[in-house]
Amino acid sequence: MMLAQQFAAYSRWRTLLGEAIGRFQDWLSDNELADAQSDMRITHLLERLREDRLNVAFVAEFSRGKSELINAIFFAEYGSRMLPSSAGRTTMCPTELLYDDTRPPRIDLLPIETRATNASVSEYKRFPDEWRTVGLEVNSAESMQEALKQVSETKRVTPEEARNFGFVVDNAELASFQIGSDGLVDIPRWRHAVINFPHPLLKQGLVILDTPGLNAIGTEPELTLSLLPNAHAVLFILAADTGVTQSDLAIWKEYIGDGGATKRGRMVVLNKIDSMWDELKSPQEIEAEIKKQVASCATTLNLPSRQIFPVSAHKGLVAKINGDEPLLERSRLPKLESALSQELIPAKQEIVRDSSESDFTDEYQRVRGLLEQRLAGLREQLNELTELRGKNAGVVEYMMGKVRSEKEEFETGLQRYYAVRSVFSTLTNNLFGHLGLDALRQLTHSTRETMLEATFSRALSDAMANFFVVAHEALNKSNKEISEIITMMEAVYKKFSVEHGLKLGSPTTFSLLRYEKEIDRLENWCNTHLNTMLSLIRHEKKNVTQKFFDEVAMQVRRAFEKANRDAEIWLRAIMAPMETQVREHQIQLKRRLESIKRIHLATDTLEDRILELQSVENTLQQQIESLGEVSAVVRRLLSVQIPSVRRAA
Ligand SMILES: Nc1nc2c(ncn2[C@@H]2O[C@H](COP(=O)(O)OP(=O)(O)OP(=O)(O)O)[C@@H](O)[C@H]2O)c(=O)[nH]1
Ligand SMILES: [Mg+2]
Repeated sequence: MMLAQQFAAYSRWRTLLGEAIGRFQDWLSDNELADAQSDMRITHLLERLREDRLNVAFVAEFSRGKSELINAIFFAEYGSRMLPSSAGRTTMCPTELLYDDTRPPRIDLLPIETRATNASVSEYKRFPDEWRTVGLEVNSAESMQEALKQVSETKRVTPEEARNFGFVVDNAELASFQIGSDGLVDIPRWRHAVINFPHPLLKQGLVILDTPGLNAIGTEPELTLSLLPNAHAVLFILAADTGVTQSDLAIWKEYIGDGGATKRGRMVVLNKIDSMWDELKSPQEIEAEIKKQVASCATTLNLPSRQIFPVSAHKGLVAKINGDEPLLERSRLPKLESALSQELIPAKQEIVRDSSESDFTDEYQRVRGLLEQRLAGLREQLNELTELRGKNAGVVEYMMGKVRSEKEEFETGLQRYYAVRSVFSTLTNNLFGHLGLDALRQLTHSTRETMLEATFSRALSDAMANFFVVAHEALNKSNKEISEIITMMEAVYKKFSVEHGLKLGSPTTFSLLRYEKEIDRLENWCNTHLNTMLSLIRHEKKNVTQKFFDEVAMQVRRAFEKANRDAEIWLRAIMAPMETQVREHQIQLKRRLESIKRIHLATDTLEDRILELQSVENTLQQQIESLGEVSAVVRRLLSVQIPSVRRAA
């Protein structure tokens, strides 16, 4: 199956899952079993499903054929070359292709001058008026091409300006921006481009990132810090006519890293194999040559050969446009596409499945527990009443006393529950004392002071290192609070289950591991980039400090923000079942006492009351059954595996 079909299958699955969860939500509200919190949680889950995006990034040195490959894989059905692709540098800035249906089709371009301000691209995304907008006429391929050409626009500036924007000028070793005879340098006109285009795959949530093939230094740190690590697949492209050059290797190390390709969704493409199609050679000879080159790339990149995909993007595009099957086969593009979908779709589905599953299961268990508790309470009450049949007033009175004392006992138990709540809120406060953004703000502030005052590089490195030590400490301490909360809640859940028959199961667990890993990653980046910058004289210390805060500290803050959100959701999830069931149990005890009282006072006859309760019992049983049915649909969908072809040999 081709990428487009598999992706469509995945989108269909996601839609069905969303619908099934939506029906579950409706069912809860129809049955008056929803509360504000669970409603919010499910709504949030549905939003996540709708906004779910699949990011695929293309990375390589310039002219390896990234843009051509994107054209061939995704845009061939438009009958022409959509993204500009030509010899020399073409794509001049990172270009995102996506579709957001709240905006018209258009290109948004962020001027390169914004680099001088040091604010990151994602920050600029919040200020639409900083971007230049170009409308897209999606029905005309020519006008689309014309508009897309803007992505490759350049401008001539003084070397001074170019350096100010972070470009490394006139360095032969880096093949970087050269000063022309007029004393000026050609630099990209735009810093970032977002193409909003209603392509069927983009409509379903695919986001393609085309990157310019400039060498590592001078590109946006954001690329390495967030765009590429967050991509679900990164394709690294080499060209058969150049082999693996020094700058290819530099980019490979910078963006994908050693061992990076063994991570899911990291693939290497050897493009332009048509340069080896020599009419004077037999197909077998050509095949052997391609194999040889794949093997040599594999050795250089330290990867198994099967992870390198030889293709001809150009011939693949031509073949698709002309409907030339044999040529398409020969371009080997289909093999790459099937491997890509093989990598991409299951991995993506797993992420979505995991996150939906835990939210849904929590909700399901909460409601299921509640209904079962209601049923158990009701049966107990029915038993009591049935036993009263034919008994005299004395027995009824005795019964009443029994329920009353049970109620009192539970109310004493409630004292414990209130105590637990107060400990819980103390622990929660402790947790946010470490994890909260106030502490991080302080750390950021004091680090900034230290760095601005520092006169030696050493002091700058130390301040950055200290920042990470403290950030790690905050996470460690938070983790300790979290385990304490879990331990306490486990004990309380157990106590209330054993002593009062509440159906609580075991509390949801939580950990900050992924955020620790994220901080590790940022620290590594800091060590390899900012610390090396410090050893180069041409970078001012002010510059390093600025970069640290604009790029690194900002990502750390984002990680903490996410961790805080997750922690809040978890705290609600761990407390909510307890709250619901305690409330429910209280109501039940009151009802039981009420109903015996009325029989005692002869305002209700026993038989009428028993009949009434039996009908409530029936309704409850039906509810449990129908809950089972609505949730079975969701669970079935959660267990579906998007069908996929066997890995291309
Ligand atoms: N022979 C051959 N040429 C190709 C192939 N793919 C791309 N090219 C050519 O290589 C040149 C560069 O292709 P682009 O798609 O612009 O490469 P890129 O990696 O996007 O380059 P930048 O945008 O400059 O970073 C163009 O002239 C393409 O026509 C291929 O499979 N075979
Ligand atoms: Mg390009």
